Amino acid sequence: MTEGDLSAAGLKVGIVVSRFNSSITDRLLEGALDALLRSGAKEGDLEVVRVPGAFEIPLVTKTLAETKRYAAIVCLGALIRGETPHFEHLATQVAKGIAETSLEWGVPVAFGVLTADSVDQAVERAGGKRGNRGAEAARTAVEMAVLLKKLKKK
Ligand code: INI
Repeated sequence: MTEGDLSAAGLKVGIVVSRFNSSITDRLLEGALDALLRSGAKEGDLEVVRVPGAFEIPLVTKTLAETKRYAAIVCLGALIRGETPHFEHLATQVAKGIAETSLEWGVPVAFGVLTADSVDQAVERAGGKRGNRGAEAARTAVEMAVLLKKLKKK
């Protein structure tokens, strides 16, 4: 049996975070950074890149993946249904772009983009009563980075 673990020591991690709905995405970022540092990552190994909105996340994720510098990339954003008539379209494109980048470049990319019906629902998932999706995405990124390293060494 092979599986990853949550030791981020020595891992370089890229974090792409959108500014749209920044009161939410700032909390996702806080959660992600906290989880990474608690897992042993060094601050200098974490590269935070801010983009205007969730739609811009895939391109920047791909640009980071292409450098081959990062063991994993964490994507953070907040799409809120009530605020955009093209919510479904945006959510689909962002998820698709992120997944494609991960497969194309063989880099674990964690999806920490909230898709919520309301601001309240997003707040609950950004450090509220339903946890912090940014922290969860960061832990997934670490586990997957460690897992891929192990699989490649076999
Ligand atoms: N971007 C988000 O990250 N969340 C949203 O809820 C949102 N809404 O509501 O429209 C949003 N729109 C901006 C979009 O991501 C792009 O930045 C914009 O279309 C320019 O490409």
